[in-house]
Amino acid sequence: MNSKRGQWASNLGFILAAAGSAVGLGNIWKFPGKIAAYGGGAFLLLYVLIVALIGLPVMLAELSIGRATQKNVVGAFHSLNRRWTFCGALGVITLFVILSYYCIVGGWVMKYVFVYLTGAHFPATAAPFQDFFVQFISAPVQPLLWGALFLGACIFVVVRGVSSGIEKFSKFLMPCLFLLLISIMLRAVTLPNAWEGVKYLFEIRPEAINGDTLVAALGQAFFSLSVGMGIMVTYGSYVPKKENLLRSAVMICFLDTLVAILAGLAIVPVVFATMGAEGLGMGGGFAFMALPEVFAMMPGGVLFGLAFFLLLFLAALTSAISILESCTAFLNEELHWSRLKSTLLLAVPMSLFSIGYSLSQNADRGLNLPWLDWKHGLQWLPMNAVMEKFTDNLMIPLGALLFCVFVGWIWGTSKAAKEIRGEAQKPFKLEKFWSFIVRYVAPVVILIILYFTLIQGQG
Ligand code: LEU
Repeated sequence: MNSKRGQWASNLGFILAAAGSAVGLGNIWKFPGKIAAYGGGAFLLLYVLIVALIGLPVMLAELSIGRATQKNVVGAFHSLNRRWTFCGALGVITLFVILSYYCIVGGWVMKYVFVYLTGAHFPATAAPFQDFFVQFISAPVQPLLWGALFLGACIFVVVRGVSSGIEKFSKFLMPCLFLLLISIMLRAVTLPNAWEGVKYLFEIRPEAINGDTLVAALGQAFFSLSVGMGIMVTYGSYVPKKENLLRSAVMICFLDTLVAILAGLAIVPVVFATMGAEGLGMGGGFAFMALPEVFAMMPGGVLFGLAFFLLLFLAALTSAISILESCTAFLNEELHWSRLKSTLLLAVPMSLFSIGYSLSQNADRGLNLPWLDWKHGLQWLPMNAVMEKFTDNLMIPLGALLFCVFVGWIWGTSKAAKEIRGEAQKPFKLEKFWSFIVRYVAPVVILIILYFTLIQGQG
């Protein structure tokens, strides 16, 4: 075993770092928009079931590969079965593409923090907020500079290594994130009319449960839990051999879901309180367009706005760090580049994708790329849409499928289960059930999502 390799100094540090990876733009930016678009409580119910029944088992499978091999995602597959090295390589490709756009969106968040901090907050009418956002993201240079700054912050943490960089920062940032989120949520649910929003979040209308909701909930769960791309292999590889992985994975999934629900509670009631049910139509635009408008109408709104974007920034940062770390570990261990050299050399090709993503926010300037699905045939879509579809609809589900097939059928769930148990060595609760899910249920369910997205052209 490589003795110079980093390790988490404590199990709590590992849980917070992995929860930091899971809790990200997916929870606070995407999740409330999805709940709104897919009918409230029904989506929430499906989501929670999927996290528990599919997400958690897949996360355990990934963590076990990492911990067994103590290697980066490519090295891990290579050492367990050379022919499956490609599976690790696919993970790195997915991570590379995600990071290139995650940094741009992270940069948008930093810009908003800056706007609130400098007191240059926005005017109080609806249209200017939307104009502000649209003009900012479609500008040619500014979003790139903010994106570069965001990436710089990630590099700053990652070059410091596992325990003195990522773990130390996560242990400080994650409690801050919880405090901020809870205070925002308490403010939100006590606004007049907020109750309607709370009801919308939890009321289950059975007609809202259908194939579309299922596909959306599954895609959201994988993205949000950071599974299907090798992050959990990498983070699992830094866990000392004695630890039991089951408890940690349950905790990570629990924290991630808790934050998603709290974020829903912090955002949806606010939208209801100020704009009524029509406000829900803004979907993904909530965070950047609807919320500043809402903050401007509330007493103390500037502070509230600052707190919200700071929260989003912390969440995005700890997730982006995990993506960068997973790529860096690969370059560092396989090519023997230093951490600094790895992160900097990664940033060069990545910036081409980031530039393409950012420029294509503006229809006049943007690049188009081909996208193929069975139902619509070949389409030319803006580069940003293709990058998101490529990762969310294709690579992440494919990665999760391959990880399950590998653990379930190639490496074997009995070896993986032994790894999950850690020092304890007695079978963990539901071990057989876990094995059944990884071998049969998860692959079938993932194939269904791939069918809907690639053949039916959904999403
Ligand atoms: N889990 C993260 C999120 O919810 C994303 C992942 C790709 C690091 O934003």
